[in-house]
Amino acid sequence: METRNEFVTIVGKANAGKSSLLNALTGEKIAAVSSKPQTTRTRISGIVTEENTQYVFMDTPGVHRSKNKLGEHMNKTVKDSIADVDLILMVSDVTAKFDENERNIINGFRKNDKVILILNKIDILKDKEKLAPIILEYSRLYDFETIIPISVTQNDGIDIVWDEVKKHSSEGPHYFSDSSFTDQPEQVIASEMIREKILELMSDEVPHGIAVMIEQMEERTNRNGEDILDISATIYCERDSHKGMVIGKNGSMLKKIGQLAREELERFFEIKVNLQCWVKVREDWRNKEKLICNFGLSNNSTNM
Ligand SMILES: Nc1nc2c(ncn2[C@@H]2O[C@H](COP(=O)(O)OP(=O)(O)OP(=O)(O)O)[C@@H](O)[C@H]2O)c(=O)[nH]1
Ligand SMILES: [Mg+2]
Repeated sequence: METRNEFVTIVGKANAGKSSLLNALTGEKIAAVSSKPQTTRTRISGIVTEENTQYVFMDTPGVHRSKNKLGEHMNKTVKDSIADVDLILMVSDVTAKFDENERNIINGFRKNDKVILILNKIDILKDKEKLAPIILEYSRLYDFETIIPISVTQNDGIDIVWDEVKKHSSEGPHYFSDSSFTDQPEQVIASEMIREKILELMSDEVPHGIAVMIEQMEERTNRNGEDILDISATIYCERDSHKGMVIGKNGSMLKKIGQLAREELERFFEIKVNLQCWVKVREDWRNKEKLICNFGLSNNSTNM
């Protein structure tokens, strides 16, 4: 049987809804989502195989003005991710202003790139009449294949995005097993779920300076014959003061993080989870190449 494939990269500025869209397109909670910009730090893949065609979506970090070495790696990941793909989905928050970050993204497209513009978050666009001028404005900036207004959270328009995506596949092998939905190792998915909870629960600079490493992940059967997944994770923060905040009064914050993360991990892995979290400090790690690399966040170590 003829097999087909399609590589699709999702780009856009921070907080536009790229990871939410990846999760919606794949029907799996693969990428961490949060209301804070710069949630995604590396390229995250979502794979869907339908009949003879395999679609490989790549979620990327939000393009932003980088303030540290980690940010430089993130922006470079985006640049690398738009090379040699069949289709680019540029996600824009329809309620946010067009800015230099979006201008930089568009300037990075080459003449023959196939780009679909997704105008997301139409559910919170108060004045629907504003949509037409926004579409007109964007269409002047680049020759998009099409422009699709959607709301990921309302599941509005995702089917239209899928219909358009399907037009760009070509004959070729399936690079991943037909049953896989990501090439992220389970450890990375688990660490991202923990980091997502920290982003949800904590404010200011603390969550942005967090890296989570899974030290151990092992399944066992307990005395009652129940299957349990033991996970131990280390939460690294940038400063001593942050460590105190992550732990919280009498350990209350760490407990909350652990509880929410455990629930999410249990849903995802469909098994009872025993989660242990430790907190350590790695002073100013976001500016240290070696630590960025150790945490798996270097652009050089995330290439497919
Ligand atoms: N109202 C509304 N909110 C949305 C929609 N889609 C996503 N969001 C919210 O927007 C926020 C950012 O979503 P993400 O998917 O993390 O955005 P992102 O583009 O991946 O962000 P970065 O990884 O930081 O670049 C989250 O709070 C989402 O719940 C939408 O259609 N409507
Ligand atoms: Mg994201």
